[in-house]
Amino acid sequence: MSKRQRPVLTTSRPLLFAALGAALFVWACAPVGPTPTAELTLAPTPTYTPQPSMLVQVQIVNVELPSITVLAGTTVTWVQKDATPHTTTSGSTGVFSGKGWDSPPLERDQTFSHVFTEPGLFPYTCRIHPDMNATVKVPPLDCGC
Ligand SMILES: [Cu+2]
Repeated sequence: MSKRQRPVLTTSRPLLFAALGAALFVWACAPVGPTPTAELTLAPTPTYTPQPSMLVQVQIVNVELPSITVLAGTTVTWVQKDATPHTTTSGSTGVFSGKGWDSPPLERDQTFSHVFTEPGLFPYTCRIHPDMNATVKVPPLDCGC
């Protein structure tokens, strides 16, 4: 049994590497994937419209109630910061109007909230101190103010 001889490689090594390098170069430079047929269109940039805060926090300090203007739908939270108790009560000169809101006496750091759903002018007072009077103004939606 004769051993079959392997063919002798006659190509020189530098030539072999040059051919291999050329093949790799052609392969690497070949276009990959389909050629784009349509231009890329970007989605429109979304616009951001700031929304007014629907939560407003005010403080009762120095035996004064703050007068404020808020949009309809705003929740107003009073934070009582005085040493002496106060109420926030719809009405005037220490008298509850009979409608709206009427907090219990608030000690320091206690809070009370009320939602203003309708436009209007809402005077309010403190039942403990009739001289404490202020107003919450809720302008109509179409006033542009
Ligand atoms: Cu008071």
